[in-house]
Amino acid sequence: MQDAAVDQMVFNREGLSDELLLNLYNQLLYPRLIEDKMLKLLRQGKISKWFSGIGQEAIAVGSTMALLPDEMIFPMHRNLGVFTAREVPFNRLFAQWQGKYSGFSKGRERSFHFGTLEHHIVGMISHLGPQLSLATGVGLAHKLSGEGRVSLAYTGDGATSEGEFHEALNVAAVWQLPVIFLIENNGYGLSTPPTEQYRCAQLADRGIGYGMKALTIDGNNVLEVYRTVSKLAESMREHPEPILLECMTFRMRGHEEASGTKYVPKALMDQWALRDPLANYERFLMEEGILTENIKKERSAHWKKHIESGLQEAFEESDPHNPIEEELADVYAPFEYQPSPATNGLKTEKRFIDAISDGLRQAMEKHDNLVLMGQDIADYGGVFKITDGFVRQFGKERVRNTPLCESAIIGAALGLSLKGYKAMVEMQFADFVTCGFNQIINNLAKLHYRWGANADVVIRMPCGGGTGAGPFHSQSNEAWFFHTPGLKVVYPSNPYDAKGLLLASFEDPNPVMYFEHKALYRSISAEIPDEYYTVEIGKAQVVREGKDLSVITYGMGVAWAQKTIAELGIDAEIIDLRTLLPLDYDTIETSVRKTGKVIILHEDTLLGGIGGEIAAHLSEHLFEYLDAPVMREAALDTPIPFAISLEQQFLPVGRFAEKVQKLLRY
Ligand SMILES: Cc1ncc(C[n+]2csc(CCOP(=O)(O)OP(=O)(O)O)c2C)c(N)n1
Repeated sequence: MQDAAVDQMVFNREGLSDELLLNLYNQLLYPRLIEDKMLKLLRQGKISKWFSGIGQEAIAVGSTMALLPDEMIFPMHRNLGVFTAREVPFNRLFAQWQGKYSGFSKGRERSFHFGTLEHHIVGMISHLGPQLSLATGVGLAHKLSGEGRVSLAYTGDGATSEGEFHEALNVAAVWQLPVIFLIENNGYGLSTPPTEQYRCAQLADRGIGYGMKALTIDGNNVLEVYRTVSKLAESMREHPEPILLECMTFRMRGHEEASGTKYVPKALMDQWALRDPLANYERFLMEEGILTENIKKERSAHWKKHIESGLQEAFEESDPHNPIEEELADVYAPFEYQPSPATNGLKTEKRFIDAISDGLRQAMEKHDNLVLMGQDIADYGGVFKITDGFVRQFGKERVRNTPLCESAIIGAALGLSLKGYKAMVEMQFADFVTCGFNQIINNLAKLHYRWGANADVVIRMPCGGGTGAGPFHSQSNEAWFFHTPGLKVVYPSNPYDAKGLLLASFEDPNPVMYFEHKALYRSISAEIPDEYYTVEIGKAQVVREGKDLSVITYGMGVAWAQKTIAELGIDAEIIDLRTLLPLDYDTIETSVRKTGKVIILHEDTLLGGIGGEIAAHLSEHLFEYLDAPVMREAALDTPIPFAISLEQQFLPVGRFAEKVQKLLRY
């Protein structure tokens, strides 16, 4: 797989002007000189870490130069050539690597883990694989808009073993999206050789399994890379389809500089050294009479001077001291809520599920850039029928059945957002969100804080127990997300809020986890406005005023609390949180100041739940107002069991009245 061809590299210049050939040389030289300098700085202890792409530059440079400047690229840790070929200013690049404010992430991100939409580059997160799905989403945007553009994502050979690789390629193939998936096959994934990574002869062989064109080329030959990508992109712009392009190359240095290359056979290293992309191309250009010693010297001096001045600028900058306010403010993309009250007074009795469906339909009518994605949501209407009839009204392009791959679809939703779309992903059941967890926690949630882009994505989460559906179709798993800065988490308890919060979620440019309790779908109904209206995210509601104690709850807990309080005949105040993140502490505190006693009720398990956080907040900030300990009632700390008798015991509702009475007795 990784044997280097020993014959001389052959460069085919047919149809390429001298100017272009020289430009490619210039672009190959620049990242090499930057890297030479970085290795020196590393030895001098002036930088802390470096992932080298030396010997692999022809791939990043050749492919970037082959694309149009506004085509989105998703580079990895060895693709410096993408940034240099897109003319990202070097002083800012170096400031980024050094964690300075004037980089691209205000000092919050390391190395190449940032994006710059101005340059149409979206950098990786540390996790290998997710960027492939983002490129798929951008491909979908291109196809929907008919823009005639491609997106390109790089991956290493090692990362092709990640599930995301398979999911992203499959989605792009099923939807025939114009995405180039470029495998940089450099022989090792850290210390793991190909024989321990995959079984096929070439990674391009996998293309056949996805039903996509695939080819293997010499990744060290810049003209071959340039020519191949140019040709592919040209065709894909007109006839959208994905391509798997395997570029053979070799990692000439350690995984990162400190880790060395002891495990690499010397013969392999020697063979590949003969195939250095820059030296070979230089030789070819000299033979052609296009490059001269003078031009070489001039170019080299030019870049070195440029690099030195950029370095100096970045070194002179002090370490970032962002005020805490700025750190916190940047967690979310700015958004000013504009109330949209219903005004015409027309109302219809709607069940919880119909309110969600109504809200979703009106969101689709209002935002013509909104795309819905989920398993079986198109003609079938979703397993709960929330999108029943949507295909007829909005068409299959905007109401998309997806293959079974939560991660790639959530990643694709983010890709759509990067191109100015809004996206909704329906989890068939909230439990299955675990298969898309990484995209939510590490990509969607952190994006704005990391480098300023936003994830305009709503994830609908049909959740909750009480239906005897067992451990994997019943969880109320909001606490997993509550702990993650950058997400918004809403959890309505009634039809009015269900519609209004959903519509507000689509107005908000931030990622929103929208929890909808399945047992509420058909069990409650109310007269709600027919018109479009929103309920503000981040605002709790007092659903019953009282003075004996405060019940703080949400979702199904609201109905439980109302019933229990009525049965006990006490004068309790009930707060429906409606939004869990960000939490409305003002409403909570006002109530607790008034009653002096508080119990938090939630369907989710007790340990590490939202109740614990609220209890901690109250004991720290309202201690002097409390006449009793803050109490909690929640599900047992077990997985949710299947048998109805066990499930009822698991849920908190049966224990709630007793706990309330205990609190009252204080
Ligand atoms: C999901 C995930 N698992 C493990 C790692 C740790 N890791 C970083 S790079 C790397 C090797 C990657 O190999 P490959 O994809 O071939 O890319 P290369 O470094 O060779 O360019 C590993 C294991 C990671 N970043 N992400």
